[in-house]
Amino acid sequence: MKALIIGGAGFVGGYLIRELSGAGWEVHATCLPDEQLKADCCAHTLDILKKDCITALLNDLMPDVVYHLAAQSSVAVSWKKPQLTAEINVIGSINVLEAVRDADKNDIRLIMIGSGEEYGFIRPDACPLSEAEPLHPGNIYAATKACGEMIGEIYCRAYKLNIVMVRAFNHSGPEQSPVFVISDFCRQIAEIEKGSKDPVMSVGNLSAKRDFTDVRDVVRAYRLLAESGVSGRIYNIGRGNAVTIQYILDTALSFADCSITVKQDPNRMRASDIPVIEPDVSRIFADTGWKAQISIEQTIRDTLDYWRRNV
Ligand code: A2R
Repeated sequence: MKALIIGGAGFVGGYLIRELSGAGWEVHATCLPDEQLKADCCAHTLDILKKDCITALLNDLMPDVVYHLAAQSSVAVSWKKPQLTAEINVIGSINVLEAVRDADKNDIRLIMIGSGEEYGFIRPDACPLSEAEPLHPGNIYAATKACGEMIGEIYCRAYKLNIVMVRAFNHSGPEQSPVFVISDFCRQIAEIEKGSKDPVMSVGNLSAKRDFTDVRDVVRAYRLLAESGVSGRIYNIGRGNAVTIQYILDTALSFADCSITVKQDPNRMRASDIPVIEPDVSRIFADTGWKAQISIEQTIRDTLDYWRRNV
């Protein structure tokens, strides 16, 4: 199998390159001119806002599978730069869809990566969230991801393109940006252990329950969906077992080799935190046999070890 990963320089991209290469695939990945891939494979420079360049690359490589990971993926940035977020996540996704539609090879499988954020303001009793649950995005990032996915469904139906769509819930692991909670807690512990920070951990809302999956499990799901996902279908990817942020904190602290006090930081509290977000993951299990294998404790331990080497 030959894969092209568009947007391969991000957090997930490096893991996906390693997953596919490890399975014996020929892997190509794109990055922006100022970026570098985090794993070995054939690298190409590509901006998804230049549609003709995507078509040219597809005709040059003739991949069996295209993973569309390129995105403005920060919720915080999406509030500050809504136009840019819509341009990359919506217009960029349309460019990828048009390029696949125009490509000389007509059976390319496109995997579009969306987000569990698309569900947004859910009904209190809606969990576990099935893929049929209505979407009520609560931020600009989520709205653009929902829009890209809807347009993907339209291309699939209208032009008979071979597209699998994904809603990935919280994923974490070594190398993730510390704007995400597991990485943030682990980095703070590593800094405290090193003596570069007072032994006080800043935290936000600890009662919210979220569903965390190790990034290495997530990219295995992405490979299996390319192999046996059903075209036109949307798949939740998650553990299907949400835990409180308090549990994440307690687990991370139990791995620390010094004593640390916890302090709630008002700046980290979000006004509209939804109490529980948990996906129903029975569809991906039924179609591919995938379920999360790496424990949340292992993810936290590995992320802490990563920060111990990198602070
Ligand atoms: O924003 P940057 O400079 O970090 O670059 C990101 C890149 N990207 C683009 N690539 C091509 N053309 C563009 N116009 C463009 N704008 C941004 O896509 C970054 O290198 C990559 C996305 O990686 P991350 O932001 O690290 O996302 P992550 O965690 O790898 O998630 C992959 C996918 C995204 O579609 C998320 O929305 C979804 O999974 O949850």
